Amino acid sequence: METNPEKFAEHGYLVVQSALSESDLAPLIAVVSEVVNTRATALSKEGVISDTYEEMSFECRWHAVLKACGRENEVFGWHTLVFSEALFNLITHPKVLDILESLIGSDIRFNGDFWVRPKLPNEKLTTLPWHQDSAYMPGTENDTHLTVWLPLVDVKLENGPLQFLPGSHKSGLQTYHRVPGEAFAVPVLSPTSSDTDIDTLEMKKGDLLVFNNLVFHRSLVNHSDSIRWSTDFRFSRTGTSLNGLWHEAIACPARERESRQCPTSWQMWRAQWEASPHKDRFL
Ligand SMILES: O=C(O)CCC(=O)C(=O)O
Repeated sequence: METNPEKFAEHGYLVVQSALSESDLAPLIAVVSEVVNTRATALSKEGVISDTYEEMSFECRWHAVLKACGRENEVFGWHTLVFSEALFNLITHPKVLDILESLIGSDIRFNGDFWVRPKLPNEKLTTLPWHQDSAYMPGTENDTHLTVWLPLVDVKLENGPLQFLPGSHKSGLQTYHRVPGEAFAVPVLSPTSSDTDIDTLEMKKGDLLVFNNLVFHRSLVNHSDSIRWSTDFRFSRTGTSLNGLWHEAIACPARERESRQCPTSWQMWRAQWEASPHKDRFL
């Protein structure tokens, strides 16, 4: 897979088109669909909903369930719910690791942070303001930490794309503060003075976005009537301090010099998870 390390260094992010195939993404989508099915079935058995919306598409079903039971404020990313071999296989997929290797070399650690995000229709609480990831990962600003972000459905202007400020990582971590009405800390100074600075990323399912921990980005409102599902996970070079981040206990080597294989197996990672305090900490 051809990448463009120069463009990545210049912009702080890179989209690799058609990096993954339908069949690479299908196992994780099956896990998400199964979670939806299990939760819908349980709600139906409890008498909370009268229909499990089984016939609905991947994009629409979970929203229909949430609407039916009045829980449209359940806006959180999914973590424990999607912990699975399928997720592990995607995080450590050779195509993903090849792209990362072209950007940061072959000693790559998955740093334990992963999410599947149901970005709900017309829900501001599933947006994120302009931010740099290091603003929410204390002590990481002096190292490179990469987020891999994968849409599980096509992302267009209307269903809540990500926006980036190319090159904004070069000024380092800015100062943040809490503002009433914002769920997340926001930069004290606006990172952009003009809309022309902004790059809006429409992406196809199968495209891969990778960005660093200092580039400014935000996530817009989903104005469509279906969920904009995505997954993201984070990496750093082996040996980089994770500074006690909450997911440190489930970090693991993903690629080592001269090895094309992931040195951690699903069984090893599952054992690490079982021994960690993560279970039940998040949805
Ligand atoms: O998935 C999204 O909508 C936002 C993701 C994001 O901003 C991040 O992972 O830092």
